[in-house]
Amino acid sequence: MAHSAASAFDRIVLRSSDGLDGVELCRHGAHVLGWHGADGCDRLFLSRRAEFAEGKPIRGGVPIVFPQFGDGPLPKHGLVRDRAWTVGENTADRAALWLEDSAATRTLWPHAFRLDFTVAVATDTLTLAVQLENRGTDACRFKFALHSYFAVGDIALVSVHGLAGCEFRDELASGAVGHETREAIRVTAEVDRVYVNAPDRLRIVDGGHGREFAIRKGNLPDVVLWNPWIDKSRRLPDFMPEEYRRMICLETGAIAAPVTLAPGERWEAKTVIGVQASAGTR
Ligand code: TA6
Repeated sequence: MAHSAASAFDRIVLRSSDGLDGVELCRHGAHVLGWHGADGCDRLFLSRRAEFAEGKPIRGGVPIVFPQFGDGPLPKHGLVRDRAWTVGENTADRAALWLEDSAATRTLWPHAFRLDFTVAVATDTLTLAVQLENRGTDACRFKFALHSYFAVGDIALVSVHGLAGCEFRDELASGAVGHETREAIRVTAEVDRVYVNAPDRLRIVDGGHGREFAIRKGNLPDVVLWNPWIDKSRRLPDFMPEEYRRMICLETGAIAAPVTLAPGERWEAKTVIGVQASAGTR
């Protein structure tokens, strides 16, 4: 069933086969906006000040970052999170969207490409998969991330597990290299770290909602842990000052080292997010 979402901001709704899980997305940025289960409790964070405007990224959900991560010669976090994608063939529980290069993108990034993104929902599981094809005659180098914003009951009751032993680059200290020693990472200040070659299985304990997220990544070596905390939250125009307490970004990507793709080559990656009730250790 193809969706005729006229406006790039029209909501496309997916339902798991048992009808319990719902996902909302839109063509703008192929942006997953929301995901909830039978209890209606959001699993992804979307700012109440999120802007839905052409040329602007949406604050929350799962922004797609490509071909640049962070600041650089291109717009921050790249070219695709603020453009209208095309909806391909879909079913009730799966949406396929794609974006190709254009004259506008080529002026910024001189490569011909096609990016395919699929979203699939099952009971308590969200699967995000991406495929990039280099349609040019030259190799291209890119970085990529799924910039996932998780909704949490209270950041004070959150812990992140699976990064112990990882090297990280602290973006708040000009990329200074550190080594994570904590099995349970708690957020008590602004954090913006790129964990390099992180394990493919990670966990977020959301004590405020009595649940935990299991994140499983494929062909995405790195993980970003980000929370803007108090001061940065106040500087973000599309973010409420107190919203730092109700979100945490755990992003999966190829960030520390760019990926090189030869002409005609394809690159694939995915992230699967599960959620379950948990009185887990914080
Ligand atoms: O993923 C972390 C990060 O790079 C932070 O530095 C912060 O800027 C965040 O992304 C959000 O970036 P955005 O451009 O969406 O405001």
